[in-house]
This record gives sequence, C-alpha cells and structure tokens, in this order.
Amino acid sequence: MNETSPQTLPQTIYLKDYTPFGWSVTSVHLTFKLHPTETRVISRIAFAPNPDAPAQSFFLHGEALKLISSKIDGAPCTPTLTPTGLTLDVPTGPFVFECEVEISPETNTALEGLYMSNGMYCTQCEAEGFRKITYYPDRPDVMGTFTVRIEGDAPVMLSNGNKGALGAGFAEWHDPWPKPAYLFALVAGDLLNYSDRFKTRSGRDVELNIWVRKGDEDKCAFGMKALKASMTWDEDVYGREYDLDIFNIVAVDDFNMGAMENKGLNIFNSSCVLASPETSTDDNFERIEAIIAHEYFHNWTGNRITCRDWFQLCLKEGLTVYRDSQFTSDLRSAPVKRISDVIDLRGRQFREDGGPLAHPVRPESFVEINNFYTATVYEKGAEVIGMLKRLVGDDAYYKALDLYFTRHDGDAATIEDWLKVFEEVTGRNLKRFKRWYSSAGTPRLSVKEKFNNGRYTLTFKQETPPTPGQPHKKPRVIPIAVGLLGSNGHEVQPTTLLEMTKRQQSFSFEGLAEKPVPSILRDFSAPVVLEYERSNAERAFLLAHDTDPFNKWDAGQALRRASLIASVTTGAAPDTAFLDAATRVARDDSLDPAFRALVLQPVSQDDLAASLHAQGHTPDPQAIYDASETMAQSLAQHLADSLPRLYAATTVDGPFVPDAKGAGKRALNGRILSMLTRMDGGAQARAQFDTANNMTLQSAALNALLAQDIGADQSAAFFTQWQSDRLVMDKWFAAQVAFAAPEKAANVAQALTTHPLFTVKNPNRFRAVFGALAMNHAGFHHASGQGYALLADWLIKLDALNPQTTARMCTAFQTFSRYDASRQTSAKSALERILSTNGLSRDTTEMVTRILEG
Ligand code: B3K
Ligand code: ZN
Repeated sequence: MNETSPQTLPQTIYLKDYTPFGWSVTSVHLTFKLHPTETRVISRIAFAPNPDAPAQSFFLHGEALKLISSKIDGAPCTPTLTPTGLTLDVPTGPFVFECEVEISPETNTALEGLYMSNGMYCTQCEAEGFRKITYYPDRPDVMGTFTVRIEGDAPVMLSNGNKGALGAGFAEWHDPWPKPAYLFALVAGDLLNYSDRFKTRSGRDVELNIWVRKGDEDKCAFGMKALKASMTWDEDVYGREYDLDIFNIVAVDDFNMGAMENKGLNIFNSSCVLASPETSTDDNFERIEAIIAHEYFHNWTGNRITCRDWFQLCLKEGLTVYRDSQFTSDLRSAPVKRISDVIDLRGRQFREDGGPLAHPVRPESFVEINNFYTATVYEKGAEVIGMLKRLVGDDAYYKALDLYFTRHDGDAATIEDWLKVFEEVTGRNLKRFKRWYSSAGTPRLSVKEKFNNGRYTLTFKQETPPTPGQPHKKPRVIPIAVGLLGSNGHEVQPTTLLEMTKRQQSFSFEGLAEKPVPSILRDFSAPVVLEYERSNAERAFLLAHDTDPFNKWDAGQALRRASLIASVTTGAAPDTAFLDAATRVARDDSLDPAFRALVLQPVSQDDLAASLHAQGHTPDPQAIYDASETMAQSLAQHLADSLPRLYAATTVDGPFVPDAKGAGKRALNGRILSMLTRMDGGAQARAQFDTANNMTLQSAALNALLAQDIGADQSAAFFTQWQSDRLVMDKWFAAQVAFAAPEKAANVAQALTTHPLFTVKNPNRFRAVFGALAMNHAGFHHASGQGYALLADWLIKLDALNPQTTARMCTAFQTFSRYDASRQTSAKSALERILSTNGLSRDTTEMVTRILEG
C-alpha cells in the first residue's frame, strides 16, 4: 500500500502557490455498492465554472482507483489517468461528471479512504483520503452538498447529514450543509446504538447516537453525557447551535488518530469514546470528555467555517483545541487544566520547536500534509489564540468571534480572515502579532530586575534560536502576566499584563516599600521559555505563597529541575530546599489534592535532557534516570512518616464518579502509592491491586509495582482478568514497557511483539508497545542502541502497511542530535536503514529526511 514508488521524488507543495479551483461543485451524489474487495462507487458531480479562478485544465484527484466508466453530461468520456488523478476536456459552462470506480476496503491497511475494521466499513478522509474513494477535487476550498446512497447487507449504514430513505439493503443520507470532501464519512456494520436526545436552544430536536460493537453498549453513557455537555457549553459560551436533526458518533478499533469531526458523523478511535470505571482511568475519562467536545466544537470551527487550504490547518485546529481547553477548565479545574496543558506543551511542542522538525504554526510548505498534524499546529496554535484573547480582553475576543462566525459561515477561510475580525473589532494592528503564525521556534525570555527608591523595573529580552529554514527571527508580541509579592508573602501588585513588542523592553512599578518577589508569566501567559535565575529560597517562597496556581506549581518544578540538573552535572545530592518545600505541599490539606499530585509529579526526563542540552551539556540519559530515581527515593524518605496518613486520606467513599474532585484524590493516591512502594516493599500496592474496584486504582497499583520491578504476579493477574478487553490490554502492553528499567526496556518491548495479542495492524496496540518505548527516555536512548534499532525494525514493517502511523512514530528520533557521538551514530544508522527501505512511503520519507537533515 505504498504511496510512492522509489523513482518518484516526493513533491513539495507551497502556500505561496495557492490558486483557486477552476470550478465549483454544486451537488454530489454518491452510490456505494459495498463489497470487501470490490466496492463500487458511482458518483454524479455537478460542476460550474468558477469565475474567480484563473484558467486551468480540469483535474480531479484520485489514487489507487480502478476506473470502470465515466461520462460527461450523460455521454461516455475518456479521461487521461495519472497516478494522482485524471484530466479531461470539459464543456465551458456547467456540466455533470459521472463515474464508477472500484476499490478494495478490506486490503486497505493504511486506514485512509474506505477501509474495514473488524468487519465494519469505515472511512477516514482528512486530509486527502477522499481521493482514495473516488475522483474528486479533493481540496478543502471546494464545497458541495452530498447525497449518499449505501447499498449492502450491513444492519447499520451511516453517512453525513440527515436520514433519507431506508429500505432492505440500502440507506440514503442527505447533508444540506455544503462541505469539503475531507468531511465525508461512511460507516456500515453490525452496530448497536446508545441513544439520547438534545433540544437546541432554538428548539431543534436532535437525535444523538453512539454506535458501537456488541458488548460495548455499557461503555457509552459517559461519552453521551460529555456530548450533551459540549452542545450546551457551545450554546452558552460561543452562541453556537447544532444544525442537523441527528448527530452520530461511531467507535472503531483501528484508527490512526483520536477521532474525526466528519459532519454529523464523528468517527472515534474506540479508546477515545468507550469508558467504564472498571476499565478506564480518570485520565481516560478526562481525555474522552475533551475529545468528544473537540470533535463536536469542530462543527462550527472547522465544518461550518473550514480552511481554504491545508496550510491554514491551525485555523480550525488551534481554535478548536483552545475551545476544548476552555470547556475542560469550565467543567473541571482551570488551574489543573492549565498546568496539565503546559506539561504537555513543554513535553511535546517545545521538543518539536527546538529540533529538526520545527515549523511555524502555519507552515509554508509540506510534502505530506498528514505529517503536519503536530503539537505546533494544534497546541501552539491554541496558545496563540490564548495570547490573542489575553491581549484584546474577553469582551473583544467574543465580539471578534461573533463577527468571525457571521462573516465566514460557509467559507473556506484563512488566518488573514481570522486576524482581520480582531483588527476590526479592536482597532489594533496585528501585523507583529502575526509573526506567531509564521515564525517557528520557542522564544527564550530572559529577565533582569532593578529596585531603586520604590521603583521596581523588570527588563525583558527575547531571543528565538534559529530553526530549519529560518536563521533569523524578528521579535514577537509577548503578553507577560506579572504579579509582585511582598516579603511577608502578600501580593503587592496583582496580576498585570505587560505587552512586550520589542527585542528588549523594560517595565516599571512605582511606590513599592521594599524590593518585591516577582511572579512572572502567570498562568503561562505565552509559550516561551522563561530564563530567570532565581535563588532556591525565592522558588520555595513562590511555591509557598504565589497566588497564581500555575506559577506556584512552576516554582516547585523549577526547584526540582534545578536540583536534578545539579545532581546530573555535579553529582550533588537532592536539594533539601526542594524536599522540604514538596513535603510541605504534600502535607497541606488545604490545597487541592490534584494540585498536590502535580507538585509531586516527577519532572520528565526528556525535558531534563532538553534543559541540559540548552545549557551546553551533552545529556546522559542514564545519569538523568539515576538522578531522577535518587530524587524520587529521597522524597519518599523525606515524607516517610506522613505517607500512611496521606495515603489513607486519598480514599474516596461511595461509587466511582469520574469528576475532577474524585480524580484529584486518586491522582494524589497514585503519587503517594508510588512513594509508599519504595518504602514498604510493595505491601500497600499489592493490597490496593487486590481490592481496587476501578481501573484508576488498579493500574496505579500495578504501575507502582512495575516501576520497582516487583509487579510480575500482578501483571500476570491483570492479564488473566482483562485479556478479552482490548483497550485494557493496551494499558497492559504499555505499562510493561513504560516502567521497565532502562537496560530492560527494549528487550521487554521485543518480547511483547511475540505475544499472541500483539499485532502490527492495530495502531493502538502498536503505539502501546512502541509509543511506551519511545517515552521510556533512558530505555529508548540506552547506550546499547537497542532501543533505536528495535524501533527502526518495526517502523520498517509498519510502513509497508500504514504510512501515517509510521511517520508519526518517527518523531521518537527527533532529539537524537542532543546525545553523545555513539548514540548519534546508532540513531543515524537506524534512521538511514529506514530511509533506504525499498518503496518507503512519502510520509515516512519526508519525516526521516527532515530529522536527518535537521
Ligand atoms: N481533524 C482530525 C485529524 C485528522 C488527522 C489527519 N491525519 C481530528 C481532529 O483534530 O479533531
Ligand atoms: Zn481537531
């Protein structure tokens, strides 16, 4: 299923080359005659010349299609076929193009286009999968109204829009909203529905369904609740209502990503919708709620207003991530959500921005667009919107959004359109701000302070290191939220927003009685690396007193990080300033348990490697691992006396409720239990494992034991208990690799690939093993080079089946040049081995080339 033959050089597509399509699509009729290997797709598409487009020849995308017949205005025609589509002479006025093609869903292992998963037909068209279904102008700026007829023997046959005629062996669907082909979807199979209804605020009665395989019906209630909460929230906060009579969600086991926002027919990776207390952790519940919201919110930000071209991807993704994070903050805890988002941003986006794969939030070129569904487009894209909202204020933000929705409803829009509504509503010039969209790399913000006669001055300097193709960076607009604390811990200056626009800029505060302690970048007001060298005493002070929860947490992180870096570079013992401060937080019952859990959470070893690298060291993954272990052990010892009491206090009475309150307590349970396990030889964890009545507590116990290499019995018991539940089995595969000691990780992963339940064809299972290996920092980067070699072996195997997931997993290698010469040599040879594979996909070729060329 490779997309490129080795002879064809992958072509680069540029933003600057955008030209509108020469025709518009007025209507699309599709008939599917379903068959596992010989599905027939009959299309009737009405085209009209587009007066705004330059003259061009008529071209329709199409890949891996067997053309059976084609007609123009009812008369047979003979298009010229190429590997990427067809060209044809067409009449000058409007015309109807009809064709019949044959495709083979069963052999489609790439999971793009129409494919099969456990006997069920299913589609994934974003970004460019529709061209594997039929010939079509497969680009987001071409929108048409679709009418679909599905013929087959499946009991349930679904497509976008509202229901049409339904009879023996067929189902029809009509979507009244014009849409690009990437939002097309079809599902057919033996499915059951969990249903409900929702009344929109203007009175539309909407049928809601979650479609699942038999046996999964009891895992839909939470997803349905999340869907209804999302529908209400979007009405309340953004004034956006649902616009069809039915909203369908389908769970599918084989899926390349989390979920897809097809109009009226969202398709979900089953791991992102199915939930039950026995099989899902609190993290799973929160993620499911957020993804359901995210896909639902796309109905307006993505579907009603779509993107002109794929370079504008952040227009829908950044905004929709921003909206789903607001939703989670409103439903759960805003500080906890902010802290978790920043952990994720630093872990994934900063890592991308600082390496060979760095690219702007709006990239200017690509080879394979699927390679640009990245943390930068999504998460940094969302941060840019957060900054904009901070700069213009809440009122102007919602006014601008209202204008955006009215002005661009039905459009395929651009970032320029988006910024223009803000300029019009606020009268601001956003030219400089726009650099956030065009310039890659994470700005480093350094700070100097001065205190003189009651005047306190902060001088900031911004510097963005070069990124591939962008050696020089212009200064950006950076919103810096600052508060000041007095020596007694009281706030002497509440949060103020400073707007930095220059390379270097000073801001002063007058009338202060003493030199304050600054709390800078509150709520993480901009996605930058703050370089402010403070004393550990000041950090401990902020951890104790800062009124901003994010900075309070970050002060603890900074303390822990400084101590770990000192251990790695000088062999210093864990810093007592950190141990004392963390102990105080852990014991402070007035603090939210979720917050305490976050303070006690270890610093990511990959982040430490990045910090060491930024400071000019060559990070040694084993030394980082050892220092992290020593730190965890010391903290457990420091807290030893309190651990039993703290552990007991994490008990949640009554039935499991996956809300923020219970989840916070259980998160703290996990942290305390992992410390206890270091002190009691695992007694408490074994007891918890045996009595747990929910997956959060059960997996916390298993993980704590596995981390100390004393979990073999529980792992076996877990397997016996859950072997028939595929989603829980993914946890089992992942945990063994994630918690393996560095020297064992690759062997454990390798052994798991011979397990009867391992399959390279299911992305969830593949990611469970190899995603976990890539996340085991010291294991993946082990000096033996085994981690690199093993991942390369399996990426080569996977690429022949599924290029998209392969390319994505290549990102594990993106940091290889941080490490020593011998590791670099092993990583390079693994990458070169991938690259020299015969028939390697365009997706993987692009990724590996970019990583190697850095
Ligand atoms: N828009 C989809 C992602 C499509 C990825 C294509 N490789 C899901 C989402 O962001 O909601
Ligand atoms: Zn999205």
